[in-house]
Amino acid sequence: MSNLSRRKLITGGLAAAGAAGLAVAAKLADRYGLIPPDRGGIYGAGATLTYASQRLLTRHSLAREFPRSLISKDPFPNGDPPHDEDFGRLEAGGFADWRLAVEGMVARPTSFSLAELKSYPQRSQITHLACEEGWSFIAEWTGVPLSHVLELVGILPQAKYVVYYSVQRDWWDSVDMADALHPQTLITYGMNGADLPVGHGAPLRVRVPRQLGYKSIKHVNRLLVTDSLKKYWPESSYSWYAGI
Ligand SMILES: Nc1nc2c(c(=O)[nH]1)N[C@H]1C(S)=C(S)[C@@H](COP(=O)(O)O)O[C@H]1N2
Ligand SMILES: [Mo]
Repeated sequence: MSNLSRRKLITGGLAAAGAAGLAVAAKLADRYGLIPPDRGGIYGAGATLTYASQRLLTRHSLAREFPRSLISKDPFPNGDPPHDEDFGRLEAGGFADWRLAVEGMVARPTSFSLAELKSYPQRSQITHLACEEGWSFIAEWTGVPLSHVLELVGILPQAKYVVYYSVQRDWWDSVDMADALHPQTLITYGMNGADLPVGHGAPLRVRVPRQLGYKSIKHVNRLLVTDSLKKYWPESSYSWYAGI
């Protein structure tokens, strides 16, 4: 079956299932690998339908990119930067000693310096960051595609998710491989033509422009590649999948 007719069949099937009953949708979604992760068992029916239909319809789509003239004048840095001594010392040293550790289901666990990350292929994009609270801004983000870093460390075939951690303990999150390998998902170190300001996540921030702002974690120093999120489920009440 061609991809197109298969997709039509699944999309049609999901739409019909809306009327015929959620059990049918769950079966279809399961069969085609469209069940979002969970602590165990099946996710809420609503979340499953959202995830499954977005994954089918927007699998290859790009977040909108804007012209430079639409960059927001005074973007709002949400929340406080880290206050601890370690962070202060790293900041005073221009983050020259900042490391990004990449571990888990990878062939070559690696710890990257900021300079190393900056030496890799760079991508800049002007995208919208939307907070779940209703405010948003447009900025230019510069960094290395997460896919490039994952290629360097060699993700194992069974890997399904990337968990990313801030030095701020409460702030960590994860994405599936569709978003991790997406060309617009970046490990950013620049914003609006300058170094990323501390308020917006210096020195490294994961930018996931196809999801809400809370998935774009600031001050990131660790990535973990895994095949299950059971042990890595955020305690926040935000929904895991926040596609926009
Ligand atoms: N480490 C860390 N990452 C974070 C946050 C935070 O407080 N700390 N806030 C999140 C939320 S809720 C949003 S909307 C965006 C806000 O991005 P901004 O601070 O650049 O405006 O960052 C996200 N990433
Ligand atoms: Mo947010």
